[in-house]
Order: sequence, then C-alpha cells, then structure tokens
Amino acid sequence: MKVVGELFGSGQMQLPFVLQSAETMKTAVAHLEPFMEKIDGQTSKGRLVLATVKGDVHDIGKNLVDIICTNNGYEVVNMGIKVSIADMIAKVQEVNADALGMSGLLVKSTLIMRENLQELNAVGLSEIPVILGGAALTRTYVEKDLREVYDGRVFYGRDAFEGLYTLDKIMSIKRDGVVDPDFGRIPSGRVLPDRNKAERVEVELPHRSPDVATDNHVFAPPFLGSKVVKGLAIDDIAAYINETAIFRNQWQFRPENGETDEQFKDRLRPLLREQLSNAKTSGVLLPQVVYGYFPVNADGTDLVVYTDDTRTTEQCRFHYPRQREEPFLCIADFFRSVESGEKDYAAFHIVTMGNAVSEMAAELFEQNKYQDYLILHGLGVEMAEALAEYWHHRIRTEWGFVDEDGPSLHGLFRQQYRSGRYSWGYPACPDLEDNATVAALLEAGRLGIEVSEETGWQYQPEQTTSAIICHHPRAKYFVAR
Ligand code: B12
Repeated sequence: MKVVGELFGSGQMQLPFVLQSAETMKTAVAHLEPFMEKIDGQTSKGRLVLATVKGDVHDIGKNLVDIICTNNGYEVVNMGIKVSIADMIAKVQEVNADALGMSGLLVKSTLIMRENLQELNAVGLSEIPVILGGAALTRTYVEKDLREVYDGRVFYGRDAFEGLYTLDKIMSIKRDGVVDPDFGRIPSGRVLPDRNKAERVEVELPHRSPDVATDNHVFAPPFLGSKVVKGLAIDDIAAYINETAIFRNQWQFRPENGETDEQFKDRLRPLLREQLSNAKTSGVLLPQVVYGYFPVNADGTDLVVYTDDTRTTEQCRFHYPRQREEPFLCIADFFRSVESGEKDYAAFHIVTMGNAVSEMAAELFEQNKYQDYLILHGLGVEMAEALAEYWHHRIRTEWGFVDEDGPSLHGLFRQQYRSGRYSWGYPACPDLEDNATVAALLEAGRLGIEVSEETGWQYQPEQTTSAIICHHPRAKYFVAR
C-alpha cells in the first residue's frame, strides 16, 4: 500500500485501482491476522477518530480517508455523519486516539470546525492533532485562520493521501520523541483581507441592477402549480451525464500514456454503459421529479410566490442577496416587480435519484468493496446532476424557449441556453434553509423527500437537488455573497 500510495502521489496510479489494492490488502490481512504476532499489544500504526461534522451528511470523502488510512496500517474509528463535538471528544478519550479527522462539504461546516477546535481548547484536549478536509475548506483558512484559533496542531487534508502523509508525520514525531513545536502550529498561507472589515464598508445598493432589462418577454407557463413525474427512462437522463465530471471528479480516472480527452472518454464509456445497464436491471436508480410553475413578482430583493394568478395571496417568499459591487445583480431582478403591476412566472424543481443508490453504496462500503462503492456512488451523484440538467431542458421545451439552446450538450454545461437554474447553497442564493421552502412549495413529501433543520437543510435522499429556473435572458450564474 505504501508503494501504491507513492504511485498515486506521482500520478502513475488512479484512485479506482488504489481502492482495488485496498480491497486485496483488507482480504489478505483478514486472512493472515490470526497468524500474525502482536508486538507489545500494538496492532496498528496509530489510531484516528474520523467524523463528518454536525449538520453535514456528506460521507464519501471521509470514507475514502478511512479506506486509505486503514489500508496503510492505521486503526480508524469512523463515527459516521452529523457527529457532535461532544461525541467526538468522548470517542477520542475512549479509544485514546492519536489524531482526530473532521470532514464536511458545506460552507457552514467550516464554521462548525472552527467552533469544534475552540471546544477542544476549552476542554483541555488541544494536544490532539486535528486534520480537516472537505470541499468548502481552503488551505489558507485551515493553515492560517484556524491555526490562530487552535492551541494544538491542525492540518488541511486536500485529499485522503495528504491526510495519510500528515498522520505518518504525526506518528513519527510521537514515536521518535522529536520536539517539533512548529509542526501544524505556525500559521502559513496568504494573508487575506479581513472579511468582516470588508463587509462593514457601506455601499449604496441600487433598488434593482441597472444591467437587467425590465422589458424582456414574459413567457406564459404551460400550467400553474406542481406535478410529480415518475417512471423516467434511465437512458433519457444518461444522455445528460457530464462525462468529465463523472470520469474525472467522481471516479477520479486520469488520461494515460498521452491519451487525448476523447480517447480517455472512449476508454471509459464502456464502464459507464455497463454501470447504467446494471442499474437498469437492479432498479438501484429511481429517478423522480416534482416541479411546477408559479406566479411571482419581485419585491426588492425578495421573490414573492403567489397561490394563484390573481396574486392576492402570498404563498411564500425567497430572499436573495444583492451583489455589493457592479453590476449589483440579485435573482429577484430577473422578475417583474410588484410595483410594475405586470405578471411574471418562475419554475421550480426538485429531482432525486432515490434512496436505494445511497443504501447500496453504504452496503458496498461495509463489505469492503471499495472500488464498486466509488463507482456506484459517483454514478448516483452524476445521474442526479444529469436529471437536473434533463429536467431544466424539459422546462425550457414546455415553456417555449428551447429553440434558444446552443448546439451541443457540452454547451449546455456552460449555460448556453435561455434561462438560469439556481440551487440554494450556491453563491447567487447561498441560503440552504430555502431548500425547505421550495420543498414545501412543491410538496416534495409526495416523493418521500425530507428536509429540515434536523437534516442540516440538506435533502434526504442524499442524491437530490432543487432549483429555481428564471426565464430572463440575463439570468446566468453569478456570485452574490
Ligand atoms: C456532486 C455534488 C452534488 C451531488 C451529490 C452530492 C452528494 N451527496 O454526494 C448533488 C447533485 C446531489 C448535489 C446536491 C446538492 N449540493 Co452539491 N456538490 C457536489 C460537488 C460538485 C461535488 C461533491 C463530491 O461528490 N465530491 C467528491 C468527493 C470524493 O470529494 P470530497 O467529499 O470533497 O472528499 C475529498 C476531499 O475533500 C478530502 N476530504 C474530505 N473530507 C476529509 C477529511 C479528512 C480528515 C481529510 C484528510 C480529507 C478529506 O478527501 C476526499 C477524497 O479525496 C460539490 C462541489 C465540490 N467541488 O466538492 C457540491 C457542493 C457540495 N454542493 C453544494 C450544494 C449547495 C448542494 C445542494 C444544497 C444544492 C441544492 N439546493 O439542491 C444539494 C444538497 C444535496 C442534498 N442532499 O441536500 C455546495 C455546498 C456549499 C454550501 N453552501 O454549503 C457545494 C460545495 C458546491 C458549491 N461550490 O457551492 N451536490
């Protein structure tokens, strides 16, 4: 596994094959262990307590860390998802851990990690080295800001192997009694402008962005209210899979021996076809959609959704932040205002791949079938993304402006179409809580979808995503906050 790790690090081996080696290793060790001699009661290189932080349900990243560290000789106590700091502390003490690993993909999780470090300080447990990982973290945030917070050693783990190298270093310092007070403590990284100070600067915000036309054509929707759609064909959705995202980001394959991108994709397409065919046979993917069109008007930075087209009763409202610099965009600007007295409409959808894919992926992980786990999880993830893309296309068709689509699928992934699709939690509409508002609006409970404070405002099943679709031609991705 050490050689495998080195090959991975130098780009000569790809993650799916690393996981295959890990499976072989695990089986071999299980077979040999009864015959192996114990040295001073010690069976592992060290003990890592690992958890996804409170309010966050993402677990593939953490589980990859578990697989890689376990198969490199560490004992990993994997506590699962949504773990409170109190539970982590209890576990660290119970098993006398050598390090604590925290994972989290949400922006909110980066703040929770900060609070967790403060709590470790407060209970006098800062001698425990902490390794942090996940999409919303940056090296600078961990190695500069958080090192200023934590009294002990804290590290950023870009991926599972960086976590492993850090563990190796922590253990070698511990084992050899080396005194290295700076390791994991000295703040490094760029000096970033103080965010809070920047926010205090008063900016005069316009009522609407001057860049967004108010005389665009308003398309009449095909119906008002919401509909549930079941029985969707896997092949229709698969046509919208982003091959780069599935092959590179999820499955983590890389071009080999000077392959062009097209040759690389050609090599992997049979695997994708095989996976889709297996999924069709097993029924592990259960695509479902709830969507609808609603009468809306902008009220400043709010979007008011009415119960019907008489626009007398407000059903709910979404608050959207406005950019604090030119062109001062805000999603509400893409709709006619309340004051205009004109009608406008928005579409909303929630798409899901169902629970079975998450359950089966969890089983594969439990059975140490790591490569199959990565492949199936990645398929579920990218099919959820593809369904959102497919349904957005369906909405453009029904709503009457699909003829403005760009010529290629590749172009669709670059927003070459009329309209914008915004998911809550992304930078133009960062408030995850609104996931619950849209679920209530669309009555997503009809598909068994749940979302609340309890789920950290994330949807259950996991492979679920929601969006608002704005028909305005200026509606494209932007960062508001
Ligand atoms: C694919 C994806 C989805 C998929 C699947 C999500 C899933 N559950 O797996 C779908 C389409 C379903 C989805 C939905 C949503 N998503 Co999404 N999604 C992503 C995306 C693009 C990739 C995530 C991923 O699969 N990564 C691959 C895994 C293997 O990587 P990883 O978990 O990060 O782990 C690696 C490293 O980070 C590291 N690591 C991780 N933990 C640890 C710990 C230690 C100790 C160490 C050493 C290392 C380590 O090692 C791992 C392996 O190398 C990310 C953006 C991104 N770049 O990550 C957004 C992202 C996570 N999603 C986001 C959002 C907002 C959502 C939605 C809320 C949108 C919505 N309103 O519908 C929903 C929520 C889903 C739900 N159930 O409620 C935001 C979250 C930010 C926030 N606001 O908090 C992100 C960050 C995008 C963004 N830039 O804003 N999403």
